[in-house]
Amino acid sequence: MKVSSYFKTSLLLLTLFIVACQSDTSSKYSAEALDYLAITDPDKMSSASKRALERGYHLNQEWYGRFHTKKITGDLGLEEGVVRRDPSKVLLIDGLYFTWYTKTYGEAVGFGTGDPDAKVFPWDLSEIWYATSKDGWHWSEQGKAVGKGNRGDFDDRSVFTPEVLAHDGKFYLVYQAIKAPYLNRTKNTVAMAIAESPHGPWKKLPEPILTASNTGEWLGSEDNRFKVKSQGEFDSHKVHDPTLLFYRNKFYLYYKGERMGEKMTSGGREIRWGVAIANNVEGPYVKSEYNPITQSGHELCVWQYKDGVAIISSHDGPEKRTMQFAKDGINFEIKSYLEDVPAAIGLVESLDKDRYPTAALEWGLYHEYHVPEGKTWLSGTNYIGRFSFSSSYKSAEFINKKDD
Ligand code: AAL
Repeated sequence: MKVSSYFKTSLLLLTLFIVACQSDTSSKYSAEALDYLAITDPDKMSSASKRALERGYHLNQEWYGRFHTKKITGDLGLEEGVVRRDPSKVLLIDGLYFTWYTKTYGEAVGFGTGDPDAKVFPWDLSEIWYATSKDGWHWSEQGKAVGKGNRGDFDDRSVFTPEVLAHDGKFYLVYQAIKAPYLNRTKNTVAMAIAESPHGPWKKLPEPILTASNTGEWLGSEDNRFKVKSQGEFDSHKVHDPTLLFYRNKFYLYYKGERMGEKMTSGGREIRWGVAIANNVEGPYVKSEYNPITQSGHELCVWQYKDGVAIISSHDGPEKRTMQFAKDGINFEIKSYLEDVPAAIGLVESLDKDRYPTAALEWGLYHEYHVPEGKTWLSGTNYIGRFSFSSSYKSAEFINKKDD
């Protein structure tokens, strides 16, 4: 008798527990959300429907849209034998737009040729140049902004992938630097140069402001980046695509990390972003304890939206082609899923970014690959183009604005 009442009580408790669990998922969401996602019976939800609710597929349509790309005129378009890529943000100064970019000449041949001077990547042996435009369509190259260092310096092989910050009347370029020799296992650094005018002259800081983390251990001495005893942190091999934001009275240096012994994920290459924060613009930049702050992405696209930070996670990893937002600049949530993201977006700093979530993307620059028949992405070239973004956000303000 005792055994059977114990059994009954247990059964009742178990049933109550199951009912509570079931109604927990549905009761967390409004009838409106269930209706939006066409979920008719909240007690019989498929995994896809639960995921849609949890990830908020019914929300955030104001973060969705499509990119369009267009050719520009002047010096930054396609030029055989010249690589122009990775345009920085566009600054509007006294009615003139400015951008900085990687410039190199000739074809790259990859690693392992035995010739230490052979160009290994399209961004190898490069310098940072700049161009100006009155209308953002026709660009005129102005000259070199930052060159390579002297032999033996940390930047004696290549300086490239610049990003710019205008702050308190000065201009700060942050960029990648390579010290020769450029091998598969070479680690790179991030450097800074400062100027009082966008036309320069640029003064380099004597030391890099960011380095790859000193963790991870190579296996053997062969120049093979995939052979490791341990991988180390997310940025144990490379620190790429630095992007500097003045945010909450500090300097946030967002960057892409690559890891020794790189592996694959369900979204392709394991590529993640980190942030290093400084009280003073020249540093020291301290890597956040929360790094990595993304589990995907490639070239950086970062802007302040209202009190938070928005990003586009571009080409690598499970969350590639998503727009994300973090109220604190660190803890990012996916807001929308994109079809296609132009490579190496350079945002226009002067746009009024707070008008709506994607107002920062009204137009900007990016780079294209030009790979003629018989060439590869290594031996082909890059040139700069212009993108626009049609938001699905139907505010009167947006509808009144014509798309480029
Ligand atoms: C780009 C960027 C960085 C890399 C190389 C040039 O897509 O991620 O800049 O170093 O490729």
